[in-house]
Amino acid sequence: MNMAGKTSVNGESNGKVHRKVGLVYDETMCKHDTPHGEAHPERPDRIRVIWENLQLAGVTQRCVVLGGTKAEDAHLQLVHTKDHVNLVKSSTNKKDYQSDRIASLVNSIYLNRSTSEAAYLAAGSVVEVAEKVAKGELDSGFAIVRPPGHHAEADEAMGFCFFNNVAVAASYLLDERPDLGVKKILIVDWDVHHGNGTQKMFWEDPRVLVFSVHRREDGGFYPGGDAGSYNMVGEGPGEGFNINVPWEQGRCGDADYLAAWDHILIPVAKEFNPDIILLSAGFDAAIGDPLGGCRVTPYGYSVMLKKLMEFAQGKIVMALEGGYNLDSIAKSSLACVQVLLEDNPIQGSSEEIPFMSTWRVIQAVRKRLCAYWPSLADELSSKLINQKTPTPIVLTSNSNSEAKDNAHELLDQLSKLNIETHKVDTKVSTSWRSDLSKVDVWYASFGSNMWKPRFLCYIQGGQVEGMTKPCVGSMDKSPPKGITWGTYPNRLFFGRESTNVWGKGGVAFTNPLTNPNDQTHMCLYRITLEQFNDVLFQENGLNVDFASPIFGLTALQLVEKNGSTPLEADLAPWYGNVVCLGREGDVPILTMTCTLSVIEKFASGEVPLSPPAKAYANTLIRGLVEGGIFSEEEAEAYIDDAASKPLYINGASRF
Ligand code: Q9C
Ligand code: ZN
Repeated sequence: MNMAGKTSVNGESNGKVHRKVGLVYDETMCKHDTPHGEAHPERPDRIRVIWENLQLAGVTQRCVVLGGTKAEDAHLQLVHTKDHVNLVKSSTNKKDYQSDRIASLVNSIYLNRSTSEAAYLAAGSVVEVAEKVAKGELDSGFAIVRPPGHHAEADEAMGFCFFNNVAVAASYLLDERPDLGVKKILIVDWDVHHGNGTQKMFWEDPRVLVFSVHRREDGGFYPGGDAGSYNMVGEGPGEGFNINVPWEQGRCGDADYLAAWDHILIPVAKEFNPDIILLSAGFDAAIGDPLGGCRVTPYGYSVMLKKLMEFAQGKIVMALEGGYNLDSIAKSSLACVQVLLEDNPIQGSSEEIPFMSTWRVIQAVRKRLCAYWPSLADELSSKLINQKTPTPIVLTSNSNSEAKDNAHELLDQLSKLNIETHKVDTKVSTSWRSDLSKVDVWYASFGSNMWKPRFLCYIQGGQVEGMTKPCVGSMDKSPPKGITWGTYPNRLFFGRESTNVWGKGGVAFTNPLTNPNDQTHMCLYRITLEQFNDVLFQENGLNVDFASPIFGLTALQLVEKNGSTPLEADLAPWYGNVVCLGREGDVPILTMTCTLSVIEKFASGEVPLSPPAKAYANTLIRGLVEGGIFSEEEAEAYIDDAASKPLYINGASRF
């Protein structure tokens, strides 16, 4: 169903002239989903809640609403290889999207039969809005699209992205529409992750200035590696036209982002003087985002956007990228659309000041880039860097009294949001780690964590043989206080087809239901409940700097009482069930596996059982052998047996 099929042009309402803002929303893009309905943060509701919240706030009637448009292959091929376009296209074929051929090519990606259609719509819709803005039919626009795009590379889908929507639109304007007169494009990427795909696509292109601010943590944060470093400035004719602002840590908020704006992006934008701005608008740096860990408020986004409106006569095309807290993305999107709609002054203040590390990063970026952008050459004053109180943010533009009224309304709304989110944040973020660091648990591992060096990656960070990438480790890096082994009457099995960390092959699960005929050998590590949470975060592919624990004291009480407790499914789609296997003295023994409903899907074949790949199996074998449980042959036989037996649902008692 296409809820937004009609175009309505409302340049005016209540006698006030508004800027003409385009919005694309097409329900068809909600059909891209996990193949078996597994929970995933990049989920259909993301764009639904944004759209519904815009409707609720009454802003959609004041915009030009467009339905989605599918991209043309020729336009996709401006930045993607023909093979890649064909691969995404062919994924509509059911056999194909489940096939190893595609699965082996992917990196943080899932596909179903509607993926291709959604990906074509996402890219095509950004192209459409960009074209209309470039033509002057619209002043600005927001393409509320998914799947996102900025991680997608010429020949690779990754990070939930298939086609690089923004890059396709930029190339379309430059290469296919010289008639529109767009010669210089500024791409601003404020998604919390580095826009690796976009960077590569315009690496040598001086017509496109790519600016990405992202959490990097020395390469430990997705997509990782060196690509997001501030040393990556572009090459050849494109040298100096790629700017990365890589945060050293999570938790960055309005003050940090605005400092990057004021001291890097805005001065450079003045010099570059773009004809149009394409905004890779992920909202996963928003406060409350489960993946990002940062804390930008809707107000912060609105100020960042407002500052960009001073360029290119306000010709801004926003395209949704990431953003996984439904509430945060809905509020942030609304704040942005309100900025696009009304060219009004906004006033406000942030109660925070930038981190020291923020100034360090900003200074490093300025130094690296000042040869290309003279406005970055001056030293920042030490007064600024050592400030102890926030600088009030005051934005001015040509205002009249009516505009001021609107501004007050907007400000009112935004500051309410701001206060609300701040309160939530201080309530949850301050003490959970210290509280949970005082409680010990035994973490019982039955998979690769049985090999101690591999488990220690979750505590101390790093990677061992066979892993495709490093873990960040726990915030508390102290080693386990004890190690022991136990055998439990649960069925070990291997399922799912591939993982981020091990690549192809199934990984270990254990049935939370017990059966006296089953045996799972487990290595137990005595760690704090804080560290246990960090293991859970990492097992589920999340950051460790959540504002709240995924398994707190209440959950611990519950699991001791009931035997198991499911975690929030959106956050923990894989190991989303904590099971209490008993106690050792007064310390509970906990393991993590899938939920019973996923067990049913494994048993029915809806979610596949798959044997482990060699590297993964070897890690388990090493654990069992070095732990003195089995000889190498016995360990191999134990794993082969678990990998080859069918999984039945037993009626035995649940813990
Ligand atoms: N342990 C966007 O926000 N995370 N993509 C993988 C693996 C992938 C985010 C974590 C995050 C991709 C568009
Ligand atoms: Zn992101």
